[in-house]
Amino acid sequence: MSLKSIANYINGERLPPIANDYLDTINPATNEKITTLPNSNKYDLDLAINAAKKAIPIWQAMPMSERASYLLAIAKLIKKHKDTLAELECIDTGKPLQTTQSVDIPRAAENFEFFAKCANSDFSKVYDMQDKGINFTQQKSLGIVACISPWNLPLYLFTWKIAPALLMGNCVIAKPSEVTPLTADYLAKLCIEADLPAGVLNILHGKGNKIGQAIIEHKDIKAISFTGGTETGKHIAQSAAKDLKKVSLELGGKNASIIFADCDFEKMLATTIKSSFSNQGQICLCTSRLYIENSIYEQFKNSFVAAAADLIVGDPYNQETTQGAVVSELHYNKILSHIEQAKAEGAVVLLGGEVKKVPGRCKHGFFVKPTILENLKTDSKTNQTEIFGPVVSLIPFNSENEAIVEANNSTYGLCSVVWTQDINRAHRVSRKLDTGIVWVNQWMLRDLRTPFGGQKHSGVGREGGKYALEFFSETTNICIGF
Ligand code: TXE
Repeated sequence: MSLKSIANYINGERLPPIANDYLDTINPATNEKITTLPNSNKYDLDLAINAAKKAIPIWQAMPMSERASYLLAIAKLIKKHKDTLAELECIDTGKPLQTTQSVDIPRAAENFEFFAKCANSDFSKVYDMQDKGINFTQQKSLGIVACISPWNLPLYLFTWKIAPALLMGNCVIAKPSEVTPLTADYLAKLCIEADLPAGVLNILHGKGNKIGQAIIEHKDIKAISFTGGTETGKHIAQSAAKDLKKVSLELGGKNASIIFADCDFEKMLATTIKSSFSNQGQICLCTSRLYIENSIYEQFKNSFVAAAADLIVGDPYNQETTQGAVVSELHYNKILSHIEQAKAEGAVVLLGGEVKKVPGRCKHGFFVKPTILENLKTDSKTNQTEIFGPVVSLIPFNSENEAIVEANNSTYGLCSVVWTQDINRAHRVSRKLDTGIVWVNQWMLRDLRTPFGGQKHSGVGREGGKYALEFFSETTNICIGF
């Protein structure tokens, strides 16, 4: 696929960067350049802010149902162009085409559809003071908001933020990751086709420390919704504090799965393979610390290693491939250095622990074999650091209490998974886990209405359903005295 350069999307038009400065985007499965993207600066941001300011009165005055109809139009176009979008996401991320076809792109359309339906929500609350008066609440848009997203699920996470922000009447400055800009650029084309009013959504491409930094510092931006690394999240929180901007931060994870001997072994095994290695382990929800009850440790270890060895690492275009490339050379080197560190800490490598050479067109690509480690304590560096790759660590435990203490021994607190057939234990354990999400006998079962986000260094705030709608709006209480 040969592609023209990516453009910014400002005031309803696709525009080149003012400084004519460009970056390359690389296909990590082949290590070949795909195209170039704007390395935008604060002057591009000024154009976008001015466009958003002009658009605010029109967009805010529009009935919510009408704004929702634009979301539905965009969802329809994503579905119509799903094959192109799936291919763009595949070449930009290195993940298997069958994953972008079945997960990334359908979910991007679903995000717009889901939030369009939220237009029917019961937003206003009433607090009746009987003979004295009545209170009712009103949700108003914030004005201009920023949506900054990462590279692991590019269009999926980009639209997860943009859709609720637009529904609530905000104008948006959105920045996709510079590592994976292709589908955000295509979304701009679809917004033009959907006749989205100019300036309502503006997409700026470029580096985090340049255009990203300019966005988070801009005085006219009232809220920042961010998904990405914990260090970047902390930096954004500090910067936003100066102007008391609202922040929603969805950051890293080092998620534990607790596997009790009484679990449904076959279901647990198949799901744990997915929770460990889906998207090459590059999902904030992936489980990378597996705690296994001692009595089934050997059985689990042998079955898990055998099942992971059956995963097919290869060309993302092949339909049988389950594991594609990791997202970039930089990230590939980071994962490999974590594996070396694990070995230095005394890890026993049960599977993988090295690169995978994929012949043919992918011979220069960045592939890492699914890697299973044991013999590392919970407080080892490997088990405390987010690797964000196909690397998991097995740790045996003897008692329920020990498993809870070990699982909670992390600076992160995004999600955890509990495997048991004992309903009392399921309740007991899940209430004691310090994570924003607990799955029992499941992983990644998502209802978009539920609160999504983490505790501790995994973030601040919740996305999803009414939580996102509240984040992207201001509440006014109107009290009428009699
Ligand atoms: O993320 P960054 P990176 C984790 C994972 C990964 C690490 C770093 O461990 O190895 O984070 O990944 C923009 N002001 N996750 O470096 O830098 C940036 O351009 C404003 C977990 O790719 O946090 C991009 O659009 N924006 C994660 C976005 O922030 C800035 C998913 C994320 O980039 C900025 C991805 C700044 N100063 C990585 N600096 C998850 N939670 O799912 C960067 N950005």
